[in-house]
Amino acid sequence: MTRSAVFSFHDRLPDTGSFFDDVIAGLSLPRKALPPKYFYDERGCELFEAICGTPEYYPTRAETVLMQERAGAMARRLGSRCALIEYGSGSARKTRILLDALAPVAYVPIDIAREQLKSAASEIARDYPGLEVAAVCADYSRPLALPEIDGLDARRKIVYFPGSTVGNLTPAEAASFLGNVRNLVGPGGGLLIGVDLRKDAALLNAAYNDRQGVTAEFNLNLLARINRELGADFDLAAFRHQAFYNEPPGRIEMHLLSLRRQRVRISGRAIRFRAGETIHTENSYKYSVTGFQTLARGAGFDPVKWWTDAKRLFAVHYLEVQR
Ligand code: AVJ
Repeated sequence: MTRSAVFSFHDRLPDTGSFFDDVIAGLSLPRKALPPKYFYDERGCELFEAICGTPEYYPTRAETVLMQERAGAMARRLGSRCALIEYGSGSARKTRILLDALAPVAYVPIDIAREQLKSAASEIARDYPGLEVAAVCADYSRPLALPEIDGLDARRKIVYFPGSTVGNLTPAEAASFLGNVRNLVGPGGGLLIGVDLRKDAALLNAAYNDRQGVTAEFNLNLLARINRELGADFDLAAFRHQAFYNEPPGRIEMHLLSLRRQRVRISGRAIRFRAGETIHTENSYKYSVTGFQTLARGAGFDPVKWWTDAKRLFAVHYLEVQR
């Protein structure tokens, strides 16, 4: 007898109206900015996967090797029969390494990219018989309610947040986000989180300026998406990808630089650009081990253990809710 996959899908994504509102609000700021969560339409997910394969973008490879080497030790810390909740599950390739070692009771992947979530989560349900998989399509930058599934009842809740996506938030935003995670997992809960380490600026600058131009295309796809979904008329040739390491705050900044003075229309609205003006599209903060531990303590977590790769490029931290 074959056991059928236990799989449910919960759609909690707001409609395209909030995309429009966020775009207009961001482009009306004195320093124009757009939220990086909007990178991930279907083309954006494809391009992000391609970035992970470029020779320059080291984080995904470093974290994957780290998981391959240390998943056993991580699983012992997390304990068996927990419920695993993942933020920004994406292709969930690193998750499979953890699932193999951990064998949790339930797996709740949460992601903003609907189609990628559907396929990655249903394939996990198929490949891990007996694992209850409840996928939630949602914007986890706001507090969210978990789906009501058996596997979450009375289980120790662990949030897995790989990929250094926490780096998209400012330290202040990250502290409040970690506070939400602490409330979600509750007393006895834990957080396993991947965080890119501070390092030489040359290596960081190369990682966000790959020679094939995949990162540039990923950045520009945000404007293409606004054209497609909001009926705008951005001329992609009139903007250029810009990424640089801003050393004092310890962050990569990505921008889209307007190459000329221009006016863009977004369903009836006009947005003006000066030549040389930029749209700030992403921050990617890098943390030392102690820098991240201090941030986590301030948000109600105790650092328990951390792991790094041989080249010390990337760190995975395990934290528990303070008692
Ligand atoms: C997926 C947010 C972790 O910040 O490195 C990769 C996104 N942007 N190249 C990162 C990204 C440009 C990535 N995160």
